[in-house]
Amino acid sequence: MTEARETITEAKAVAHNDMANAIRALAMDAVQAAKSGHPGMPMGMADVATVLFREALRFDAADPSWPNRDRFVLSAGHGSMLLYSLLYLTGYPGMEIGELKRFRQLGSKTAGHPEHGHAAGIETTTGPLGQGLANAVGMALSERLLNARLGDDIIDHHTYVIAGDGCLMEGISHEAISLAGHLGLGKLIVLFDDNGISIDGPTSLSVTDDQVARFKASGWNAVAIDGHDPKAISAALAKARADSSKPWLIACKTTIGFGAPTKAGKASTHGEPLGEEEIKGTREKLAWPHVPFEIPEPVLLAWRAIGQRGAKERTSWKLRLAQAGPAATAALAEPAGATRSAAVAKAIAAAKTAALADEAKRATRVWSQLALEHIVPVLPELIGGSADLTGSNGTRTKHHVPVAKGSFAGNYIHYGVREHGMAAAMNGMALSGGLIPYGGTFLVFTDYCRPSIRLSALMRQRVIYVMTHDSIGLGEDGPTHQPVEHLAALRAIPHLLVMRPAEGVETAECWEVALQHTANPSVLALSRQAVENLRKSPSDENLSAKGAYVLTEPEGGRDVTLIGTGSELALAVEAAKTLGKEGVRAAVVSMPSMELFRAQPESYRAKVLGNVPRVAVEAGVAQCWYEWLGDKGRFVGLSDFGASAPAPKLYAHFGVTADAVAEAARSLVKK
Ligand SMILES: Cc1ncc(C[n+]2csc(CCOP(=O)(O)OP(=O)(O)O)c2C)c(N)n1
Repeated sequence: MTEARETITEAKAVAHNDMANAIRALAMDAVQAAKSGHPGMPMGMADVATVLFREALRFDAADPSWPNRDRFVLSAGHGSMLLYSLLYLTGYPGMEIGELKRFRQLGSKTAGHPEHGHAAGIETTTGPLGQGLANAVGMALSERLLNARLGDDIIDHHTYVIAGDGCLMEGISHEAISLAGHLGLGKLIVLFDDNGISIDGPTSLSVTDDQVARFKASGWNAVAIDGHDPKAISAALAKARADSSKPWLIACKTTIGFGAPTKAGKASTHGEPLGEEEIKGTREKLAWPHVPFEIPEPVLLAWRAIGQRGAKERTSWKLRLAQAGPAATAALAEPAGATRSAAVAKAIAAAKTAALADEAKRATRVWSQLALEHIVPVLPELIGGSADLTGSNGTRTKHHVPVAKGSFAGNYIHYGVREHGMAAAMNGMALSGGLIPYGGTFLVFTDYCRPSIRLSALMRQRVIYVMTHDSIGLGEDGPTHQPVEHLAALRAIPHLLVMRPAEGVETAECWEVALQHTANPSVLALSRQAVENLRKSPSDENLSAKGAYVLTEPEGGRDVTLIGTGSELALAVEAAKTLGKEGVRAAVVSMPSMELFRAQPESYRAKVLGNVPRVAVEAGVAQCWYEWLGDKGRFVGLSDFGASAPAPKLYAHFGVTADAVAEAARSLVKK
């Protein structure tokens, strides 16, 4: 404690410029050493970042995952050296100077763009411009949700973002800004690096938006300041922190590559090393005589003191948490963790029992809603939502209460027609901790969420995408709304679980899988049209969790295996019956998830698929199916876009029928 107090005294003695120049030097030297990277942005935003960390950001480098820390998101992820410098200077565990020397090298913590999980303190993976800003909206929303549940003593923090021109030009920024303004997320503070430069040159080449007016129009407070004036930065941050009525934009006028004698203010500093000569000149101009990667002790100590600034607050927070009792601690621990597992298992069992007893034909989106009716009451950390398709997606249950500006005790988000913003916000919510977000839209619009779905998978976050209207089976809305290539495209994303349940029991099982996989996002692909329940006998085991299983096995051995997913599993069942009458013995395999099946032991996979010819049926493209069909297998599906017509007519028109499945099987068995 005494040591910390001493260093804090020293911190005050070190001039702002020296503190900021430490960032500039580390950034330019690391980029030079790596022979690649982006020095301009960190050099330009060093003043803003210094004031933010020195005065405003509540954090304790010794405990990077302290739940009530302020979040800092570097949305302009190409400026990663800004973040790495700050993590090193403030003393985050594991971020040694060697990591900065190994910037962008294999196995280092300092990847080209900040990768969540590579180093403590990287709140989210950024690089695809605009994503960080939209993640931050989810983090700020999470903060309000947890605040409403746990109170000011436990969760009450800010979320800060550094965003560049690029982030604000991206379409996703519109969705994110609009949603944050609508919900009045007043603890969100965006620092805009208004340097007027992007890769092609001055931003005037491509954009003339008045950002301050734009943010104000979306319900934000917005001010413009000189981003190199520490007093102005300090005053703006203080004002923004004091007024949480609306989110804040602080537009910081900066010079990209600040300090570089001939290149400052030019696009050439954006994404390439400055070069030895320019670096020499920068050292002179900034009066920074130190050799690369050397930070003079007083400056480093001052930065380290900043890293300890929050220690006292964290300690008293821990006491408050202990006083709040075990429920508060559990709420901030792993969502749906040990304390919930028995209740969730019971809820899933109840949903399965109800589905087994239900003789009605229902869409799997309805089965999903019915499963949620059981799950939601026992899982308060589950936060539902939809991008304006609540009724269609079946995402809202009778246990849901919508969230609104100033009213965050609810558990359902009306994201509006903002699919991309929804997906990115859900990433931010999952990253924040304590909550499990799920959100719905039509499967075809996974295209509108795809960059964020990819990041859910890259960051290994448990985000659940409820994607309904999953095939031509949606009918009359026509080919714009009918996914054809989407299942294949989603299955191509590593670590993403794509699950397409066929009926009621499977849908409940797939929800269980999605909740249990803490390090995977899931897509639940659900039908618009009603399907028959095909699982007739109760099973305590979650068969869908194996990815594929034998639904029906003919007596006396198999001649052929018919594989189906989702609404087309019923076609395989019907085809098997037809074939049976002809003396062809067909087994039916349900394959709700290729990823889960791939993870099974080889022996299980061999048993399920059988050493016989195979036919698969799915109302989508063939891609990825031949992994299961082999050279000799046949696929019954689509090879073109759909059409507008009633669903049964479309299935007949495109030849996705039980007859086609039976015919494909006959042709293989005959050979
Ligand atoms: C979605 C996306 N598109 C394109 C890029 C490639 N890119 C990286 S930085 C950048 C320009 C960003 O300009 P700005 O935000 O002004 O950054 P600055 O030049 O100030 O560093 C581009 C196009 C990207 N990273 N993400």
